[in-house]
Amino acid sequence: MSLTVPEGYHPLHARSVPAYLASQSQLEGRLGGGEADWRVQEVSDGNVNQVFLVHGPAGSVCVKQSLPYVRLVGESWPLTLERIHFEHQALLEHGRHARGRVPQVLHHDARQYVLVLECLTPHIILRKGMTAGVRYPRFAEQMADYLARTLFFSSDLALSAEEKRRKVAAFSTNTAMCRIMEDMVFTEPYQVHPRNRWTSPQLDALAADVRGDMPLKLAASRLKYQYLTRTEALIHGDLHTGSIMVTPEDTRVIDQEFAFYGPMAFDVGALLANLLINYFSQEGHTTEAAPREPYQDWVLETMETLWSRFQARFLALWEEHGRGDAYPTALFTTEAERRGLTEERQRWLQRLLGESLSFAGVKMLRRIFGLAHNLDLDSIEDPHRRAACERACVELARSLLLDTGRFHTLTDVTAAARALGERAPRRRV
Ligand code: SR1
Ligand code: MG
Repeated sequence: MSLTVPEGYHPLHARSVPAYLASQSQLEGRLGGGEADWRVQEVSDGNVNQVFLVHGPAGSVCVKQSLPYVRLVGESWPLTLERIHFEHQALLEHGRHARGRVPQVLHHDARQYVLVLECLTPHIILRKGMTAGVRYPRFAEQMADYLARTLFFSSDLALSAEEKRRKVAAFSTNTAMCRIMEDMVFTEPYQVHPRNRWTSPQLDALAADVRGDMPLKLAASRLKYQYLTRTEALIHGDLHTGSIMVTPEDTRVIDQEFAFYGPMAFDVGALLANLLINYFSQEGHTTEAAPREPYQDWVLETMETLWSRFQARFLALWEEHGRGDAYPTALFTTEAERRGLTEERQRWLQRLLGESLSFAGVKMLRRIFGLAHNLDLDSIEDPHRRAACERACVELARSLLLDTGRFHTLTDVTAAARALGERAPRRRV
């Protein structure tokens, strides 16, 4: 793939953003004043796109633009521009299902591959807050609701077959972004690949073990098959803690450029994986003066609440709005049939939990052995300390992938995490 771009497309720079916004008259009122009064702050924090915050006397906006390459790597890794359109479509659809949980879209420019979004303030990236040990009391309940609503309402449980197939088709060409996940999540960590990196030399032997672990590679490939084939719901597609912005009162989901119709468990698993990574990373941030054990307890409690609220919310939505083509209501009319359907729903959620935990396993491994790592672990300066946290993470990830029958409830997972955390060598500073 080359870097050729459509005629008329211009990448924005901090200098050119005010003039661009001034040409969009509907945005002027939001910022107040004129072009000369607007302060531009580049905040490109994710791996893929460029992002600017623009502050005017009356308010702020967020400007996001696709570049013809992966921002983290540069022009040597070309990437199609269309991702911003999928992000736009997903923001609209998820915004309809989970009102208030995604930023409001103010403007979409199909020619410049730009989205102008509500500027979330005073929100910060959840991963940054969690790395600093900040608690978010409403996060679990709000994310449970977001996940239940976005996944349920875009699935065959809520939609007619015709509508669902139309929607699947509309997202089916987000192929460049799916390719990134196919390679980086399910393939590269299990092979020698120039993009891979890990804490070296501490984890050299472990990385080689992973590459030589046949059952692990089969488990990852089974999940890749699900990712490739299962068009279950409109998923966010990259639901880690860097794709969530928070305040103690509010939770918003951002960065929908990887959205497509895929397995629900990919989203649920991504979130659980990133919470587990944060849990294990806390051992690397703890000090005598500010021990992180109480925070670790909060992370695990948050995971348990997230799953139990998600399950309850999803079941309630199914009961109330289950008018899609799957499980036709006409088949379940007697009391015994309705009871049977209720039991089937419980089994369905149990299956989703099992699959989510498996996806969590691959999501944890990729953040330790692949290209894109997490601040939670990467900000631990001492490589020995970091490697100890990463080892514990890898051990749980392996169990989630290979010993799935051991985990019937989320509490089984948090207990395993706690046991591993307690076994890891403690170093205080
Ligand atoms: C090229 S780096 C891409 C990675 O960062 C994103 O957050 C996704 O997780 C993706 O795999
Ligand atoms: Mg992102």
